[in-house]
Amino acid sequence: MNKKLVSAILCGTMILGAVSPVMASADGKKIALVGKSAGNAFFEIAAASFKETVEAEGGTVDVVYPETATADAQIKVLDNLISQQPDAICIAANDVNALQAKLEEAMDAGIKVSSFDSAPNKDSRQVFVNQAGTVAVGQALMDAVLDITGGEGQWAVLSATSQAANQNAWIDAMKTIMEGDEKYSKLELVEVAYGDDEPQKSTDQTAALLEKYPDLKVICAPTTVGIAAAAKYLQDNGSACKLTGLGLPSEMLEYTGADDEHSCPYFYLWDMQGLGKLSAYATISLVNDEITGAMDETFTAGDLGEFTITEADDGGTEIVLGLPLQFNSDNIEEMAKLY
Ligand code: RAM
Repeated sequence: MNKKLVSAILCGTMILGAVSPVMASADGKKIALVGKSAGNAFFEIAAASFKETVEAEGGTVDVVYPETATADAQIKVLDNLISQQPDAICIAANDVNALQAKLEEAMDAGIKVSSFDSAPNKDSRQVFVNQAGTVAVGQALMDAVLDITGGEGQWAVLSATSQAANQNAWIDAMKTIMEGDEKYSKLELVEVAYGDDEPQKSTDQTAALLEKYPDLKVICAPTTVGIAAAAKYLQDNGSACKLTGLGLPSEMLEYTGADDEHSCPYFYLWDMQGLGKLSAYATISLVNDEITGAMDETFTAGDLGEFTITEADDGGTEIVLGLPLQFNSDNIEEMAKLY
């Protein structure tokens, strides 16, 4: 290209840039964010960051929680939302398959559907924001169980609800990893118990596990509600059974340490503010038709940078935020200030 042409194009671009109005990317858009259940700090933290991100881009967010952590209660929420016709719904699913008809109805009505944290099946969503790859979470947890048991003995899972899409995916990943490598062969998974993401039920289930299995070495709770309840119970009772799983540093501060005084040597989670932010940008990009949720599409998530849509384990698509992060006595105090 000759120099005159280049400077003419540059000049034109600059003039256009100067006169075109500066629009935030979510101007006037209405987005609904649906969590798994009310009263769970995990969703409150993610929702705050989601809301802040969308509002900074000029849109509004309605954060809605179902009455219980069930698919039926989420279907009621979705019915109500569909009648309000928001631009998008971003949901953490309480069941893999049970929301399909409702979410398809939403998409048929022109509402964009994204999901975060807990994915409904591939036909129920356009894209899933996965906080840390499903296998990566399963691997981190399985290796923690191996390490904390000392390589052998009984362990149990304390999960959320029996239908929870994300917990079940992590538990399946753990089982596959455990069965696929000789180094886990001396570990015995005795039970998967369900505390339904309710503190009292999670405490009761912890007590029941200890009673049933006096030699239990480790409980792995891949739920922030379950791990916090189990941490308190084990520590208050001076139990020899240790704990790991997925938790919020702010809720695990007093229980984390590699000594006898603490019930949890270390546990994992991910960047919670990043999860809210990435989910917000993915949803805004769907609303603006910058992405459709197809594999290999890319978009920019503000200061988090550029992300590429990849294939998820269930055959749908996902956007992975990053790797699971470990919290232990070295970093828990700092991280507890953040989430
Ligand atoms: C609970 C919820 C949530 C899960 C975290 C780890 O807060 O079940 O879905 O991602 O734990």
